Amino acid sequence: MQFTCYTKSTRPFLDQRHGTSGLRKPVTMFQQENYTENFIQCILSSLDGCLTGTTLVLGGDGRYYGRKVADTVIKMCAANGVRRVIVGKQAIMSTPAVSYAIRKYGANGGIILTASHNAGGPLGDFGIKFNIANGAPAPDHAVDKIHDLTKNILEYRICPELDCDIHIVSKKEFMVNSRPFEVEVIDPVEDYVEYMKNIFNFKSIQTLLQRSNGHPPMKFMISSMLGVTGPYVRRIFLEELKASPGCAIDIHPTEDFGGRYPDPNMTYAIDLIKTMKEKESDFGAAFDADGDRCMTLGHKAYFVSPSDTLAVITANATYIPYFKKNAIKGVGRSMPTSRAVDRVCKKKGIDLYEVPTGWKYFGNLMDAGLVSLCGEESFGTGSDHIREKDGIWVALAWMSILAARKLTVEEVLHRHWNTYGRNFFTRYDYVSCDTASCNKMMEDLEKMCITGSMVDEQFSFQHNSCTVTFTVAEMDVYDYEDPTNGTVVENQGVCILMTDDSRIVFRLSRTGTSNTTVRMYIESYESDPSMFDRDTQDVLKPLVEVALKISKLREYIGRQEPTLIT
Ligand code: G16
Repeated sequence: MQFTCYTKSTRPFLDQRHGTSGLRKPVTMFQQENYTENFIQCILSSLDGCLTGTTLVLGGDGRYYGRKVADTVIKMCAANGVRRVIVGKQAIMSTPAVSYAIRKYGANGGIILTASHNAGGPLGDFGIKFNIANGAPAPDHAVDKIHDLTKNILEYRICPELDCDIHIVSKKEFMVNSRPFEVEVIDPVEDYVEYMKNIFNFKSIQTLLQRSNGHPPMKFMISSMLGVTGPYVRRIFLEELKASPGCAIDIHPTEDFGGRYPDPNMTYAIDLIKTMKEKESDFGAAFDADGDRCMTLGHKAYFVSPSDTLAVITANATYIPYFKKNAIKGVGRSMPTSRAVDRVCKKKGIDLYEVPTGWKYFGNLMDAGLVSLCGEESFGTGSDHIREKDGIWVALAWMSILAARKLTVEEVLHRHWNTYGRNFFTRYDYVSCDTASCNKMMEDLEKMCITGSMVDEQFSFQHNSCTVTFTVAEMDVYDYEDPTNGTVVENQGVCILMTDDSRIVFRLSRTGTSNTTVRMYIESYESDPSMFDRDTQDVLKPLVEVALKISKLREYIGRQEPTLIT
């Protein structure tokens, strides 16, 4: 059957700039006439204006409005001359699985319908991520190109009559303006599971889950937080690794994530934490809506800092078959991520790269063979098996280490700290603050960096009956130069380094959808083993006070307490 394409008039929307990863806005904004179509057209137009013969992958986290937008994406791909769209059944495919599918099928890119860990439902957020041909999130030059197009768009192309059922695995051919157009609906889980089986030793993990010879099986608990990883968890952990169904909770993707934030942290993964405590589980993992983040927990929900996860996986990489075959080339971390991994790299002679917040900055480094393992404090860790962070991969990596070393999470961490010392780390989020006040606070911090007015300043506090003193050693605005192509990204946060190597970082989040979120990152190093079990918040309290004093955050944004502490 022949389908006809139409060109429709539109007008630009001036707020369609990608944030840290993709365009995220309230659903109601995407529902404005032509808003979604404009952005999709600009993504398609950014692909060098020539789409003949191209293949795109389409996935998403199953959130509200995703099915409607998936239908629009297919209709617009058809009208723009795309040759083939590979879409996950019901437009559901996790972000890491999309990254893998792009690479496996040699696609020219992928569109992921997700606002990640942001709330869903009609009153929640929607989002569109765009990944390029290497499977990585669109880098800055691609983002800029799309943004420029959004400012000038006057028309978009669509094939409104082309209705494609994406509920069953199938391959459909259409003729659109006398050109062939194919939609291949794939099982979103199959390829990814096969790939994980090549990366990890499933047999060894299975042994961990079914230990005998006097060893009880490791009790674990996983939560998909009602996001996209549900089908992946069912297939990998319940079917392949034969764990009991009671080990997995919230594994049915829902459009509104049960009205909760699908954000794996100690505040929102509350059901997992409660269940782990009740069942005295030894290992836990929670994933965000699109499956690229993972929070890892030990016995009775003992919190593992994502920065430590990166350091531990680096130190124990040889227990993971993938890294046994391909030795680690280098490690990357985002600037605010704690420097725990730096200590491992130093000791093992591994190159360490620091990039701005955003997984997109790791893509070039991986392609250039400079890094093969990367991580961020925001619960993202992954390797060069794909070009995205990968939640399920993190859980399997931890399980591989536990299986090989026959230790608990806490034992692995303690042995790690005994070797490298412990970097205590916390992040304070002040969500949805007045944008002008946040900008002013950052401007003033930047001025301090330029003038050096804070250097040598001392701050003393009484803490646990002792006087604690910090002296500012350096204060810098973080700029980054990509070592693969010399591209410079400026102004990615303010770092304040103390003479004892403690560090404070301020930056503004770019994933929120209302006003501005300030992120304050606090880190200090401890080498005395008798101090490793201290409470992180207690350890870092004086440094938090220094951060608040230097930034005058309370005065600027009028908040006494953060919205969230991680
Ligand atoms: C995205 C990026 C991450 C980043 C995170 C938080 O993750 O891919 O690299 O760390 O946002 O960014 P921000 O601090 O600007 O809010 P995701 O999982 O939300 O796509």
